[in-house]
Formats: sequence, structure tokens, C-alpha cells
Amino acid sequence: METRLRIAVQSKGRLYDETMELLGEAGIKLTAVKRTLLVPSRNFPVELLFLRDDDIPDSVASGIADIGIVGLNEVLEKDKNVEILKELGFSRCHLSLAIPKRIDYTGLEWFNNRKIATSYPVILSKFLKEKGINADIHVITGSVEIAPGIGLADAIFDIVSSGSTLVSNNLTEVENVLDSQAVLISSGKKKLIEEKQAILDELLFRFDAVKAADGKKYILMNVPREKLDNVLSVLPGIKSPTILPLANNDWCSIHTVIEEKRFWEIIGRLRAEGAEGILALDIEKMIL
Ligand code: PRT
Ligand code: ZN
Repeated sequence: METRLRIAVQSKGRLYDETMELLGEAGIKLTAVKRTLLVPSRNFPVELLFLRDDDIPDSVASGIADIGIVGLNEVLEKDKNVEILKELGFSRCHLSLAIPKRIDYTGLEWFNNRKIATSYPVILSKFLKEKGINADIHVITGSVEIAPGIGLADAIFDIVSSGSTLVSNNLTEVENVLDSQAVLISSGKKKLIEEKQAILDELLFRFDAVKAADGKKYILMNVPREKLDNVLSVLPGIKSPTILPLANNDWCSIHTVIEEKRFWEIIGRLRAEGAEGILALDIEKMIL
């Protein structure tokens, strides 16, 4: 039987869409559209094991899956023997302490002898111990943010993304304890067999190519030769930009890659320096 690298991924939830998008951009196609528990790829030697995110760290630590894609918060909370291979840059959020808005916060000591509601007791107790704070941790699994309002706790420790959940519950973030994002994990103790390691290496290479292209644009433009130096001084290319001759000797064409976030600023400066016929294209992959 063909060797397949087994990847544990979230079956549904906040990680699902971007996990599938990343795998898709890495060229991995699945055999079944329907999500059964274990789905092989039809063009790459991997298979996906669909689980709840809570079960992913343990499935990888114990070797049921070879690698997994899960939030860093879940990895640290479950505290299993796993190794973080790569930060994947999506599902970004932070784990924070938040208190009722009306309270005048005086610093971490405020939490001494207070009751904090959370679904992340391991991360929280580690943090409080490190800081020498003695608080009472109250574990609840859902809707942590309502705990202070109904008198169940003085404060909460929970995931914050946009912050709107806190606002609508009259809470305010006072300490950011952990910045989290989706990460790729492998077992901390079990080494992969050679064939699986080779599949993983190819996968990591493809993820890097997808990530490198993220937020970048390929641009090409025509420039009068006499303005070439001015235009080049505006362009922060990957290495040096490509300069091609045009049928009209007084003009040339420049191709390069720019950061999307600086797109309008750079385009404005290029036009001011005499660039014309500017084209911008999306980049799918970039091998550096
Ligand atoms: O069913 P399963 O157990 O697999 O999923 P789940 O319900 O446990 O997790 P899910 O799908 O909600 O989240 C999976 C992972 O996404 C989390 O472990 C985080 O790593 C990441 N993530 C990113 C988030 C958020 N952003 C997020 N905003 N997880 C949860 N939230 C919740 C948070 O709990 C709070 O209630 O959204 C609310 C806050 O959001 P804002 O935007 O109002 O601040
Ligand atoms: Zn979960």
C-alpha cells in the first residue's frame, strides 16, 4: 500500500475554511467532497483526518495522525508532547484577561483573590503562577463572556479577535497573555519514517511558496529610458527588477514584485516618475 502522511484537521469551525484553502493552494485535491472521517487526496500522498480541534494535539502526540493543523492556544492548553513545525498565519487571535468596563484597573495585582472564568485553565494558571498572582480559576466551556454579568466570576480569560464580544458584554481587555494563530504540529517524540518525512518536506516547501506569494503583486509597466533610474529608485523588488527592451528604443518595460499593502503608494510614485501602462497581477506561488 502507498504510504500516506496523515494530517489531522478541524472538521468544522473557524479553522476549517482556511485550512482547506491552504491545502488547495498547495495543490492538494481530495477524493471526496463529502467529509467522512478520513479522506485521502487523489493527487498527493496525504490523507486528512477530520476531528474536533480539541482532539488534534493528542491525535498527533499519540501518533494517530502524523501532523496536524490547529490553533496555538489549543496546543498550549492541551500541553501534549508536540512540536510546532510552522506558523501558518491564519486564525489569528489572542487570549486575554478582561474585566467589567466600570472597574478602574490598577494592574495585575487586581486579580489577587478574584474569580476568573475561562475555558483555558492550563494557560491561565501557568501565566498567573509566573506572575505570582493567586486567583480562583473557574472553568466553563461556552459563553465565558457572560460570567461576570451574571455574577459567576469577577473577570474572564478568553479568546479575543475583533473585540466586539467583549464590548457587547461590557468588558474590557486588560492583559494580552498569548498571541495565537494556526500552527502545523508534529509529534514531539515519534520520528516519521523516511517516506513520510519526504512527503512532509514537500508539503512544507509548498506551504512556504504559498505564504511567500501572500500579500504580493506582480507589476509590469512601460517607462521612458531617461526616467529609468528615477523609477527604479521607487521599486523595492525581490532582488533586482527585470528590465526588457521595447520596439520603441526610447522606452523599456519593467517587471517586479511589490507588497500589496504598499500598492497605491508605489503606483502613485511610479506614475509621478513617468511610468505608463501599469499592469498588476495576483501571484499564486513564489519559490524563492
Ligand atoms: O468544534 P470544535 O471543537 O472543533 O471547534 P471550537 O468551537 O472549539 O473552536 P472554533 O472553531 O470556534 O475555533 C477554533 C480556533 O479558531 C480557536 O481555537 C482559535 O485558535 C481560533 N480563533 C480565532 C477563534 C477566534 N478567532 C474567535 N474569535 N476562536 C474563537 N473565537 C471566539 C471567542 O471564543 C469569543 O467568544 O469568538 C469570540 C470573540 O470574538 P470577537 O471577534 O468578538 O473578539
Ligand atoms: Zn474545540
